[in-house]
Amino acid sequence: VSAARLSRTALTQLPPAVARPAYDVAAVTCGIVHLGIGAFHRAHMAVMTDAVLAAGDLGWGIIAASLRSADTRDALMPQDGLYTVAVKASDGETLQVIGAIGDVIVAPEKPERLIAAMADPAIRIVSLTVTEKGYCHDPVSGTLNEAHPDIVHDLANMAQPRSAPGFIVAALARRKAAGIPAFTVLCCDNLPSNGRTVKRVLTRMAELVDPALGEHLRTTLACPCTMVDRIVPATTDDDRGRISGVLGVTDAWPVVTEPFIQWVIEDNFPQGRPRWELARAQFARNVEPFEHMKLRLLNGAHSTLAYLGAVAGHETVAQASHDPVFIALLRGLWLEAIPTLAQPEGQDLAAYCEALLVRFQNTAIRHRLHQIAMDGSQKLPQRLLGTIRDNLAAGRPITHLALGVAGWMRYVMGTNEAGEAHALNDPLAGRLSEIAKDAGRDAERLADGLLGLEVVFGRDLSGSAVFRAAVVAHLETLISGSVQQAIGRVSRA
Ligand code: CS2
Repeated sequence: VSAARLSRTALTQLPPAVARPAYDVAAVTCGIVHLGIGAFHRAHMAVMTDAVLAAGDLGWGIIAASLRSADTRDALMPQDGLYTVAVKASDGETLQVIGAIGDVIVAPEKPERLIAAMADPAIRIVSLTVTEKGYCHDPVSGTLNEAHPDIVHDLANMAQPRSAPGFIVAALARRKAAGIPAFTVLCCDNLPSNGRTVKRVLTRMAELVDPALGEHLRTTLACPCTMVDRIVPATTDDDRGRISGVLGVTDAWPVVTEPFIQWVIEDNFPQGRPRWELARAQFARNVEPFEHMKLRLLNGAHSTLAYLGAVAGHETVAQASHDPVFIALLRGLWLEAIPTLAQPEGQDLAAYCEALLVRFQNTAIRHRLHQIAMDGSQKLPQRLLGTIRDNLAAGRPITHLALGVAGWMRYVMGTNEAGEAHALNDPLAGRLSEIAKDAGRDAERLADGLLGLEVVFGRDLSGSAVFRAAVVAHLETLISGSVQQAIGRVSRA
């Protein structure tokens, strides 16, 4: 691999098979600020936005911000913001260099720089991929967690915020004072009714800063709901080496993804928007049925595979999804979840699930189960617990869904079946480990300790005897037997 970096000047020397910006990257101006420049954004919204730029709308470049580390800026800015997206199907890989990222701001270094960028009248959209926990909300009620340390900090330091809601509210306050209309806030995270959730969180935060600002946001802020979907595992050093080898120049941080991409967006952008429909995005009047379908079928299955698969000793989604025991589990889970869903326009739910299985089985994608297992306390409510709630209310079975929850509890014990330890990566990790330590190998104590977390389960599920009985039975098998036995029990039933 050559020592030269990917850059604007290197574009002309790339091998012909590598796709590259079909527009003058230097002529792009930015109309979007994006918070949370992770691999997902770079393989999803940035790719679709790149297609809009290629169609000639050069005003929609992206200023991306990282709310935590400088890593992405340090990797991308020496290469003029350019990076490669490697699309991996089972039978090969195609490479495309993306030019949509105009700048990267590291928020903790200069919070003022990010607020000023967001307050610029040229910015018409602020989008986010900051993960579930980045909204500082209570996942059960979907309201701002006013006791969250970052929110407490930001309310006392609105000129130097730390949280995504803090930055957005600070910038909207500045726009209001200057008579600049609010940008549209586009949440691209896996939250239910994500636009409505983010509007609730932002309006409350604004109200705490200044009641008039709260009222201003309540009446003028547009937060369209979106369903986003593309499987994007963390980039590895192997990926970096291989991709740089093909390019002939070093790309310090390419992203790797599957061929599938889906983005369904509610068309509510008072300040205008890119023509993302040119890039296969769908605009729909009602996005929530799509969000529910995706959260409950894809992400619910992902989390279930992650916990049970990791405990059973599998490493990746593809590995677990080729194991017949896990295939039976997935099919059973989907059968339980489908009756809770409204039919999204133009989607066939059974076909959607079969396509999911094929996506999960893509062996070219090494999606580590431990990566998906992260932040379970923030993910379970919308991925499994809402489905369980709906089925309990309708008197339908919850067997497979409850096994997913028991799998999380077994995972929280911190070891797999071979006795190998794994770290718990979760905002509640401290509390979870304490509960697991107190419970030892006692399934009832572990279940009761974890079910007592009303911030995860809500008062209703924390107190449900039917749910508890289902979880405890699974957990007993998982602790004294094995994942295989626990799945065997439900597959036979
Ligand atoms: C995964 C998601 O890490 C996770 O929790 O379930 O990132 C998933 O890959 C995406 O939502 C797919 O669109």
